[in-house]
Amino acid sequence: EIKGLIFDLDGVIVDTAKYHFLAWKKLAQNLRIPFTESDNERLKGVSRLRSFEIILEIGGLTMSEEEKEKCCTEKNNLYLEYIYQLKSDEILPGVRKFLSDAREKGYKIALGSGSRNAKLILEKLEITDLFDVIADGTIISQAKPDPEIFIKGAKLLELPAESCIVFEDAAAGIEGAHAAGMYAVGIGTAENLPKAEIILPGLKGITIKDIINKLQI
Ligand code: B16
Ligand code: MG
Repeated sequence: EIKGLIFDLDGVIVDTAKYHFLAWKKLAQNLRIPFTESDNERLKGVSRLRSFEIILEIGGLTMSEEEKEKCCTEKNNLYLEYIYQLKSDEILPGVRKFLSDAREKGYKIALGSGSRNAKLILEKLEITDLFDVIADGTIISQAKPDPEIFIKGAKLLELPAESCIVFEDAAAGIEGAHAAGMYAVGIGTAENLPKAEIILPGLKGITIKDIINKLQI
């Protein structure tokens, strides 16, 4: 029986990918690395450091670990300038309703985001109180596709993996959910997320009941 729902943040609850892109683009420009929106697709669900390593690969550059760390901090400062401006109406369509409906029905809700800025983003969207627990980038040592974030989320919810459904927009996240032994609902397209049990373009007009029915569990 499903009792817990674990939500990715970027791409499921809010479109922060565009802000990540703007911040990475500024950093890449400083390093004279060409960086496009289609390159940015490769960074979805990927950790900050790994994202930067992909950008360095695109530019054919190498750096010491220390320099990489410095650039990642610089990128995060650029990113935070956008996040400080984030408005509560930037929450993706249907998300607030989906979450409050699921809570009313007794489901436990966790965040399962690789972002170290997750708590700030939830505050900005004014939805912190819709979550029972928060598993974010500050409590993990392995980024998705590693299942660590989802395993920790379920642990915080005090639920076994098989009682949880993960909502994810990144292939790495779907992979992580499955490795954790959980169901995965993909937010996106079948093309991008072929392994998800269910694929939805978004949560607008959807209820948890629809999802449970579709999963036939
Ligand atoms: P930060 P998610 C991920 O969040 C993003 O999809 C990814 O693009 C980002 O690099 C990663 O968080 C780390 O975020 O730099 O804010 O710590 O999709 O797991 O919610
Ligand atoms: Mg995501």
